[in-house]
Amino acid sequence: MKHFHQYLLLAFAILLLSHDAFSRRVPSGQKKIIHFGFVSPSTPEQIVGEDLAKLDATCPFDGIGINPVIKLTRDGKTFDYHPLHHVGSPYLLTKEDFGELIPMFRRFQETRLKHNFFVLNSSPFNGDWFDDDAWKRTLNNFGMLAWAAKESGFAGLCLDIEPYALTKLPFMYRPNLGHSFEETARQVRRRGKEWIEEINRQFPDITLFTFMWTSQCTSTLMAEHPELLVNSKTGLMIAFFNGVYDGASDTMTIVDGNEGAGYHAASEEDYAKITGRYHRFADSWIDRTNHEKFWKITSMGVSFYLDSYVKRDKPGRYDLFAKSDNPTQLLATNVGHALDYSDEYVWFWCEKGNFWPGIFKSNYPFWGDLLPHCVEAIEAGRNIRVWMDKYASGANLLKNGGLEPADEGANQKNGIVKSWATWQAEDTPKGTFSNDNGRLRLVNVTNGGIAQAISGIKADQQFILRARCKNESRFATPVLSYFFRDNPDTGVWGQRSIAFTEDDADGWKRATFHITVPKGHNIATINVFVGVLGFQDPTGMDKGCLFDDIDLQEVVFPWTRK
Ligand SMILES: [Ca+2]
Repeated sequence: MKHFHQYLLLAFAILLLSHDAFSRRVPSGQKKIIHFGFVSPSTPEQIVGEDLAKLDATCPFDGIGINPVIKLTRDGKTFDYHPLHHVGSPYLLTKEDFGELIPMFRRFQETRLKHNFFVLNSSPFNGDWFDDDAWKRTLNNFGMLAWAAKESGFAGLCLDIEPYALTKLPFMYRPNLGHSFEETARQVRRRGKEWIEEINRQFPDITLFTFMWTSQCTSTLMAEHPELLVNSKTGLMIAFFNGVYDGASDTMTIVDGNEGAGYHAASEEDYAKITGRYHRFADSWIDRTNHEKFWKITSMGVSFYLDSYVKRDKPGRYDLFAKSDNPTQLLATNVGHALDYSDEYVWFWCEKGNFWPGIFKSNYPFWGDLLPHCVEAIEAGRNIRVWMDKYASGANLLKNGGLEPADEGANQKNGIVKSWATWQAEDTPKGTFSNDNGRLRLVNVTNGGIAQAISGIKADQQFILRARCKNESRFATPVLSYFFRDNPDTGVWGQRSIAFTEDDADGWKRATFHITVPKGHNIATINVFVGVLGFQDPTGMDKGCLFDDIDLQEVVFPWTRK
């Protein structure tokens, strides 16, 4: 019995642990979409004097990545310092160096861009991890940038760890420096710990955003053989990741942006794969002693490469334009999936376009001209139900949605309401259908209702389906349902039912479906059903359920209009 209790406690502890493990997952309404890319205001001149309300008008984002340019004055000379480009820089940043920048970046809090990041790369690291002087500069400068991010009201820093040549590849192992790989890896792990401790010291609870992090491990082979990376450009990165998790506070957040995978994604299945791979492999390179912290503080991001939705002369590896006859709709759909699957952040890499034309300096055209309606499409993806309501066509595709009675003399079995078929299951007790002044009343029905089919349906079409119900029975649960039939008629697809939960006047309730016709099944027909499930009232006094106003409207967004 004692053992049994121990098992119970263990099971409970595991439950608590697994709950805790998802603490970086935020509710859908709190998820954020961040802009990174070629257009990034970097200097005070680019913002000072601007009416910041204009920033919100043409962008659908919650934050922006900023590539900071810092004016340094050293030895009587003033010059621009770009942390992304100054490999081996001898300068130690100070708080005073950020004097002009912080008030400017703070002003972003007046706009919708509230979750902002300074974008940095590996340039401030040094390829010789044993060089103490270089390391002091690295720590100091990252620390000052973290401090400046905090003072600017930013969410944190973004470390783009991709091995660009311009960074001089600090995470590449260099045997010529005289240390074995193992010795160097131990040193890098110590440095990684010191690095994140300094960042946490300057900015407690910082969000460290990365475009790619441990999600670079994407296979069993890579998971089981990290030594395969030793002689690559990123040979020391695993040691660095481990140092970061040795030192990270368990209240900070590390966002793994999952970069490459999201750039290809074109369906919900693709986002499910990205998520599955992340949860299978992302902790593989991390010391087991840090797994609990890893899952507690690491947040799975989902990426977009917006240029891939635009027709380009040389599309390269990422070409979502070619995967859809309506790239704007694909974008809206993908944003919805990306937000569903991300833990907190969805991010866009945007190259040859500008969301802030006339405000942020850039030679690139407005994204809304490159990809028509893309600003609205991103907003729609974020809140698809609201947008579907807004763009419902207004025309009811169902015949007699008002449930008027059948014509005089019509067959009552199939004509309680004109144009609707009635149905009751054969294996449970049957009740009665009647038309009550243009409303359907079902009494003592245990499994039955009325149905209507609409043909000519195509994949990707979107609909809103609504109905009203007044439940005067204690034994019946009214439902609104739909399903699809394919062509040729081989089966029923995607059947869904919901209860009536939305309040309406006079004791009536409403139910609403937002429907996107799935791909891949040759869907031709949508069948709409209202009815009840339940039991017969043993007293025989049941008043049943009333239904009315069944409405199926196509949703036509500005970007889907023919
Ligand atoms: Ca009616």
